[in-house]
Amino acid sequence: MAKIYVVGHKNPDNDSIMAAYTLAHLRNALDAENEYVPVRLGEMPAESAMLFEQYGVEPLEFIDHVEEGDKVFLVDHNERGQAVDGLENAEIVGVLDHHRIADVQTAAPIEFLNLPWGSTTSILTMLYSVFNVELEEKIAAFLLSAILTDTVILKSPTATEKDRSHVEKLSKILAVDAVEFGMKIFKSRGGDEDVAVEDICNRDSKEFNFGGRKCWIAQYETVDLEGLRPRTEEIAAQVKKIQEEGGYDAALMLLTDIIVEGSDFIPAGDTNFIADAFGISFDDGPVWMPGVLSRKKQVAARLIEYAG
Ligand SMILES: [Mn+2]
Repeated sequence: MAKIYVVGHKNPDNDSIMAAYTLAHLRNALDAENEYVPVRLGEMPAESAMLFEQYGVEPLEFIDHVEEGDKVFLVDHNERGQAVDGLENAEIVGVLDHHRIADVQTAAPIEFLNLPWGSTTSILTMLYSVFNVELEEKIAAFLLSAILTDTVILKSPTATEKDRSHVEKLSKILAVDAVEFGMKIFKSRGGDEDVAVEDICNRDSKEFNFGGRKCWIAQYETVDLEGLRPRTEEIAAQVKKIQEEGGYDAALMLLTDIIVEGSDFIPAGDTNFIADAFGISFDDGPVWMPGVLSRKKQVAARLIEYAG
């Protein structure tokens, strides 16, 4: 029996954790030949930890690298900069994702399913039905929580009709109101005043390459941006530090208010191309961007296009 690690991206968000757990669960139900082991590359997000505890599931095993000969199934990413260290020596056996197709390569043909839906767990919701595996309560809760965090309770422009119908289906199984369930998930992250500035900046950060520029973009979601703004200078100093110490050409922090629906852009480094891409200026510091909720669709995609 071969052991296959199922792993999301670095700095895992709820979708990466829940996709790793549920894909391993689904495959273990279908494939007796292999053992699928869900793992994580960083801290469990607060909402994932809360749900795991509620359903009596141990936190995922943490790994910091893979080795020659290890088999790996990637979920929620296909970008080398976001993947487990040592991936170049390991064997990628599958990819399940909802991002742009980036730069992961393999020698042999593999399973590769990428759909432009709101979350990887939304694709998994479909797969449970395709393979006729029961959506037990725990699995339904894990999937629903991650569709709702990745789509910001379906408000993000990344949310599709498929995501809406999956949310409806899972809410029915759980007999919950989706918006109430989603707010409970977001609130489990705690108040912004207790969160260390390192955590605000690193909780959900990703590396990108925009036309040869090494960039860092992080996003922090809040239900009260006004209450977080007194910490803007402190956060900007931390973003500057990350940009310098990480050797990034540019860094951009998005402080996203999911209720008011928009983000403060806090830049560091050579961000002229970012300002140009959005037709804004950082001369007076951070800029409020109404309507911007999605790093992927409204920020990264725009920068890829602009830098292209
Ligand atoms: Mn995702």
